[in-house]
Amino acid sequence: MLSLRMRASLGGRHVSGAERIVRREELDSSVLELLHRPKLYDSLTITVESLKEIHYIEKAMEITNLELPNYERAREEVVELLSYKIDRPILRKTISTIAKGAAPSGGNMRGAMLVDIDTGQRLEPDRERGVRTVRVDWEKRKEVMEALLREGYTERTLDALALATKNAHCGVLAELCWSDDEDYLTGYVASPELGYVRIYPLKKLGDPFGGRAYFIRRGDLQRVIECLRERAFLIKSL
Ligand code: PML
Repeated sequence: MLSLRMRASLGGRHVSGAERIVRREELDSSVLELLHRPKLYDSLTITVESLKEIHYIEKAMEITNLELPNYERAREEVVELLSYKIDRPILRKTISTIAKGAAPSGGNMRGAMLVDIDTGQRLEPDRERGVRTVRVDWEKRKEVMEALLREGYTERTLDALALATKNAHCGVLAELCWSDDEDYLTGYVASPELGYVRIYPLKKLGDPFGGRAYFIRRGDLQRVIECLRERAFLIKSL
């Protein structure tokens, strides 16, 4: 199996990224698909790596949906949902860090921040870049995508659900995410106990800030980072 990763930038700014895990016979068509994905870029890189070992996950997290009247109420709902395992002040602090741009430079982080579930301290070694979950895909990506689109979900759901499912298998105890895309207001919380809970709206239309926070145990830090970056997972079904 091969891991394919594409990233594109425009004027030095990241504009698009995607990842696939495919069989050799799917390589050509997958490279073309990734090549045509970003509309506008001045630099695009596709990395192909062969994977020695693949881990299979039988089933993705269960999806549920919540709709709240506004983003303030939705963020309070995040606190309530996760308060069964994380202290409320830690959750509120994490929400406000994502909301104002979690990178020290004041922007969004490309990867996730890692938050100590017991103290709320940030643990990621590089606060500008964070930690990215890579090497995860659906065994039958097209089939799963069609099923999700039929139910009114989006390709972002497809990718975010795969990431959240892998994260839980790597020891992430809970996760919070909303997009940095100004028009995409649905975010989610995920945990092994709650599954993948989509929440609308987690931000205001036109708000450029977003990101991911992974809550972990401090003692698991190295093992979790290694798993998120290195272990390859294919998810078998929804
Ligand atoms: C969903 O639609 O299920 C939520 C997806 C969040 C995506 C975050 C992102 O793409 O930045």
